[in-house]
Amino acid sequence: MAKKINVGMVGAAFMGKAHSVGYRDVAFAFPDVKCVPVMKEIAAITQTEAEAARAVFGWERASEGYEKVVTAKDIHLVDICTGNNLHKEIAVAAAENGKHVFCEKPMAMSVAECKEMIKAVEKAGVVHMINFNYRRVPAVELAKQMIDKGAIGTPYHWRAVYLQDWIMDPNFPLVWRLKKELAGSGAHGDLNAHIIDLARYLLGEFESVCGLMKTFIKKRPELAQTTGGLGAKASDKMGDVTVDDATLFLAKFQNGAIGTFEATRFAGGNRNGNRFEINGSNGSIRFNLERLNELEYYNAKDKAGQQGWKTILVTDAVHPYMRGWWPAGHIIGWQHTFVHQIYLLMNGIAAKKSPAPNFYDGLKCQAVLEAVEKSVETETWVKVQE
Ligand code: SOE
Repeated sequence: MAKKINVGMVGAAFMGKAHSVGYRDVAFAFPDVKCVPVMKEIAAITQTEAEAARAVFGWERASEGYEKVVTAKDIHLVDICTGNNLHKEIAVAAAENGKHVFCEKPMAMSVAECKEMIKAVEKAGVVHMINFNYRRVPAVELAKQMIDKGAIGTPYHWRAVYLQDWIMDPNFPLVWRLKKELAGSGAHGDLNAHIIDLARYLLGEFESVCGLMKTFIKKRPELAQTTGGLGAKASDKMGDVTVDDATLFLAKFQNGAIGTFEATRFAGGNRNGNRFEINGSNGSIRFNLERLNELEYYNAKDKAGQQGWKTILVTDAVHPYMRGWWPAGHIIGWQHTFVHQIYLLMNGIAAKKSPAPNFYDGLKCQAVLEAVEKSVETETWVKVQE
């Protein structure tokens, strides 16, 4: 029988809910999973919030603050779904108490913090993973398999956007994602982090970057109350926006490819538009999260006169992770990426090996984020280094 892994989660908001789905459904979808998570304890800023999440998400216990979760004798894995400013502190405390660590992205507030986290997990010998969940979209995994088998040949171009519009109303309040001291950065760390990770996964390592950042709305009402998901109510008091609303950058990759990245929360009409296109010597691949079950492929080797994009519906049992779900054509969604991440995490814990994307990937992503920020400050190209 598969070993049971008691999970303690810190953070009971949007991401806490998404991760809870992962723990709840992993053994249901993948009975072959090597360790089975037990949803032991959920922690939040207040006991009332934690208790409410416990009851709805299906956890056994609830507690206030993160201390109980990281020290509880019966917890094996600590899952961090808090604001970015707490990632390092909780991860280090969890590792020092011998817990495996699963952490939301971006890994931390700086490269220096990532290094401290790595030191702690290495010293403790625990398994670690970062939740870059878009790697786990079956269509993205299929893109990875096809690229590795040469479907696009030598990559020339990476072109990615992550477009949202949930803060375009100037009266939308200052939630934690809009405060530098809590988030580190705005659209950059929140959204570019995802497409940087996808670029590293699909194409390879970065060489240098040149960036541009913009904050369109500089003052907003302070937060009165969060209302679930990304929703929030404004108070009467005004405060400063201290992060970027949009960050764009150019990149050179070590393999000679070049790339463009655009992350914005001001792309009206785009709710969660995470898209990329890669062009290579033999063909091109493109993906759009809002059509998550599809992957588009152009094969430059097709006969003249018969060339064009084809759309692959990535729902067959042979496609990555789809054996866990429904018959072909019965599509899946965003939440399933969390189930797939947790499947790999549980198998990693069983094998005592940190599955990718792990803290080393988190650090590499952070190094790119930081290089872009430096480039914006200095108005020059900056080499990516850890
Ligand atoms: C908000 O921008 C957000 O929830 C991000 O924080 C997530 O990482 C992304 O997957 C969806 O949008």
